[in-house]
Amino acid sequence: MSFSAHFIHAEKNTIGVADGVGSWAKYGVDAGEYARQLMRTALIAIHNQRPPNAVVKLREVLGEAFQKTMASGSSTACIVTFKDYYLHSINLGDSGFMIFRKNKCVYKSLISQHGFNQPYQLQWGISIPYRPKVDKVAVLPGDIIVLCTDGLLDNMFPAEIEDIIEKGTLEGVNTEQLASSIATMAFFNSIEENVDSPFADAARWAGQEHIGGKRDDITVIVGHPLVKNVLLMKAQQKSQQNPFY
Ligand SMILES: [Mn+2]
Repeated sequence: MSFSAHFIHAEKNTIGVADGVGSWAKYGVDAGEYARQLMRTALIAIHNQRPPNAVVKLREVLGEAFQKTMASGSSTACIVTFKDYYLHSINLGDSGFMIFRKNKCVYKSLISQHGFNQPYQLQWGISIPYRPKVDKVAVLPGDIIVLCTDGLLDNMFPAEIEDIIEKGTLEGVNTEQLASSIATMAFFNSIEENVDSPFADAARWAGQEHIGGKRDDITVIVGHPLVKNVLLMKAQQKSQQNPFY
């Protein structure tokens, strides 16, 4: 059982991830239910948006999903939509996305958090501490978009992802294989006890001690804009509950 959830709306070139906060399990709450409902209601909101060929209005979508999700628990969320060679995004918490161009990371979204390892979250009936803005960044055909939960961001430096993308590009792999390779490497880093990790770096900055990776669910969606203004997308999820996946 994974705490994170995602959706892919291929027709509207829109993808999203949500990461349920695991500590709810202590209170007998299914920590993934809030995230799953949030992504389900976001998908419906996107599907119902009129006119159908307009750019997906991410603030409205996330706002509607937030209003309609009444499960116990809380979650981060990041949704991105591709239209006319721009990637529009909305991000609350510590999930995020990166854009790779010619095997180099050229853009990385910002996270929003109260403090180290305390991301902003959506929770029913609780007002969020800030209003997330929609960001807009240009993308080119051939770019690779990686949307993910903190399970990836905490366990892989962009340079490690660059290496996988470079190797994958040489071998002509598709988005599905790329998502799988990235998630697998993040998984192995997460259970390593001696590697340097972005999470360990962030801990150090916060004056805390942490060595090695960070065990967490890992969700990765890889998108690849084509010349026809279409985003090809595939997702990969790795749950820490089953180390043998
Ligand atoms: Mn997480």
